[in-house]
Amino acid sequence: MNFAGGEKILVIGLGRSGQAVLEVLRGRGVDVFAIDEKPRAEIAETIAQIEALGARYVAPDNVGELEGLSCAVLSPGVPLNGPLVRKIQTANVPVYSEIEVAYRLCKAPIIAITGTKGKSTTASLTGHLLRTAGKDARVGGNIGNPLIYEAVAAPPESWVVAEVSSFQLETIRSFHPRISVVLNISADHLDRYHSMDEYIEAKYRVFANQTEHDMFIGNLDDEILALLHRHSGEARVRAKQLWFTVGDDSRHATMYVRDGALTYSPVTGDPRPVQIARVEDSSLAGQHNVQNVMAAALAALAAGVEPRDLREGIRSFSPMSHRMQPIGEVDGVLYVDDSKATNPGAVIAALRSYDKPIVLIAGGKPKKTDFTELGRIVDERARALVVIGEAAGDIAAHVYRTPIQRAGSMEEAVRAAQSLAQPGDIILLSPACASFDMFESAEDRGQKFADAVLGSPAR
Ligand code: UMA
Ligand code: ADP
Repeated sequence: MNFAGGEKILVIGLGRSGQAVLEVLRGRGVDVFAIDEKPRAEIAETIAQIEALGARYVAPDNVGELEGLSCAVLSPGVPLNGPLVRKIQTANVPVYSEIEVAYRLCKAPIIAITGTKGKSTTASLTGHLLRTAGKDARVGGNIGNPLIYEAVAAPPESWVVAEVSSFQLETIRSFHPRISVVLNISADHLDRYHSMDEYIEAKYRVFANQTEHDMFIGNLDDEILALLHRHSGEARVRAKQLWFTVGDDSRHATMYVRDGALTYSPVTGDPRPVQIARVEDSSLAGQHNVQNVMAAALAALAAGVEPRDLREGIRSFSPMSHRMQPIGEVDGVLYVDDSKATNPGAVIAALRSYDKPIVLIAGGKPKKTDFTELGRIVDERARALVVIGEAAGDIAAHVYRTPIQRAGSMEEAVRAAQSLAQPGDIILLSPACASFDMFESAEDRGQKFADAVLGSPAR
């Protein structure tokens, strides 16, 4: 399949991913059909746009009538085991994800970054490190900018940094990154996967097609990945393995922290350790961000950046919006927007990153994750907790000692947090849940938090 004229392809889902695939395939002369399960009236504008590009909308009930499809391209939010996809697969039509198509059309090597948390930060930082060192790099994927746009635009000598989610990895076939990164694995998306094992296996598809000519980068500090390192590493990962740790362990890791410096022991050539940067050179707070920086630095080294060229990029990278982003200080209280912390593991990492008392705002749309560990860390580190959204009761039920208030809106949550905080505290929005019960997106949730804080009269 060449994704070219004469082929007939069905795009499933008309969000950002589906629309990008459709646009690129139409540009290549493919006969494109598109389907979306939203009521037709709700997506009338999108349908008009895709028809203007020469694609044809098909109502979900009529999908069985399509004949001669070469393949279907699935949006990541559409579950693979749902009735729509099953109907298409029953007709023997192969179903690929956007990243599979992007890979097949891409002339540049790919660095694929996955993990439960830290993907966007690490992908952006990797792109930044490559560019600071004078290389051409493009970043796309789950981060929001569909990968296929970057894949088709990238010349062979550039690098494409792909943030890939487990959803996107479910339907790859030949997707084969030159460098793969797995940052960490903690409970998330258990409303989509039947078990942690199924979720882990989706993540591990990122290195499934790699060979001994490729590189794999993994986090030795992560419990699940450490098992991969210890027990089945050799058998499962064919690529050359580069591990990192926040500990001082040059025996098992290629990058580690020694005397406060990110230290690299080259795997080939001169094995003497090289100091890449000081930990405090990075403005990203918390141990988890030290891991993100090490992963990005190893990816850049694997892509040919010289060790001496990394420090400047590490220094000049600032936290991304909605990721532990300080948004202002009012009456001695620092407000931090961590709206992108959408699972318990991310909130735990954020809570561990500060040594000041924290009033935490958490809750939202749950994803069948367990809040036991989060509750324990809240009791250990938070001054108070304000819960919002559908998961409010479940989170509160796992917290035993910390004062708790419930709020019905972000405005109310911020006011409640203000009544509980003292000067010198941090009010941290770090929800541990998806946003869709009360907000349009995690970005919208973070914006509403900032509005409630910065719009508030000084107390
Ligand atoms: N739809 C159906 N049937 C369904 C589900 C959805 O028809 O069962 C339709 C919807 O009506 C809608 C479209 O599919 O019109 C939406 O598709 P989508 O949910 O795949 O969303 P996109 O807008 O295409 O965005 C996707 C990613 N979304 C998801 O994985 C859920 C975006 O990641 C990504 O940035 C974007 O492609 C570009 O690559 C977001 C995300 O939440 C940020 N990712 C998850 C996460 O980070 O935890 C994995
Ligand atoms: P992702 O793209 O995987 O969702 P982001 O880089 O957008 O990750 O970070 C989202 C949130 O996850 C951050 O605000 C922080 O709370 C948390 N986080 C970031 N990196 C890590 C990490 N390595 N381990 C655990 N949590 C992390």
